[in-house]
Amino acid sequence: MKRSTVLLLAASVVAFSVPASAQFAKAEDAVKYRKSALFVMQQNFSRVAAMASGKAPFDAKVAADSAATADFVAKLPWAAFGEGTDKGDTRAKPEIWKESAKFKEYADKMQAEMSKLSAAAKSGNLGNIKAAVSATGGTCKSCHDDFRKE
Ligand code: ASC
Repeated sequence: MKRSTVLLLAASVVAFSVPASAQFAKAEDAVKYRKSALFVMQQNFSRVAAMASGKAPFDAKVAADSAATADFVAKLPWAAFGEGTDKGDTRAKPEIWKESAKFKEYADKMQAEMSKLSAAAKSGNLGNIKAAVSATGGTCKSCHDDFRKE
């Protein structure tokens, strides 16, 4: 293989392997990335939550699509909580890096509940969606209580 081909392949491996162990050019970019992911997740989750609580009319297709998007995007923020990203325009508490096992446990629990919500929304059963919205919302709240500044 030509040296240029090897370099090109190596570069594409780096370019396409960002999510698993994300490297960001600047701490500021990591903060922006995780906040963007959490915002997109929240917008999709709250659309389903509004239907579950009767604040919005139930539309099974919109609920299923929104929950599936929230479920996927829920995987993204965590790679952007690396060391040195505790400063700047963030409400992340220093405890995230001191109690990282607990933070990971919360993050994992949220993703597990979001997946259940997506499955419930796919099934179209409003009762199951309500229960899953409540369980998922509980995981958002407990993490904010312990790891997010007011
Ligand atoms: C939302 C949102 C949260 C959670 C939380 C649930 O829609 O922005 O942080 O639900 O309020 O308790």
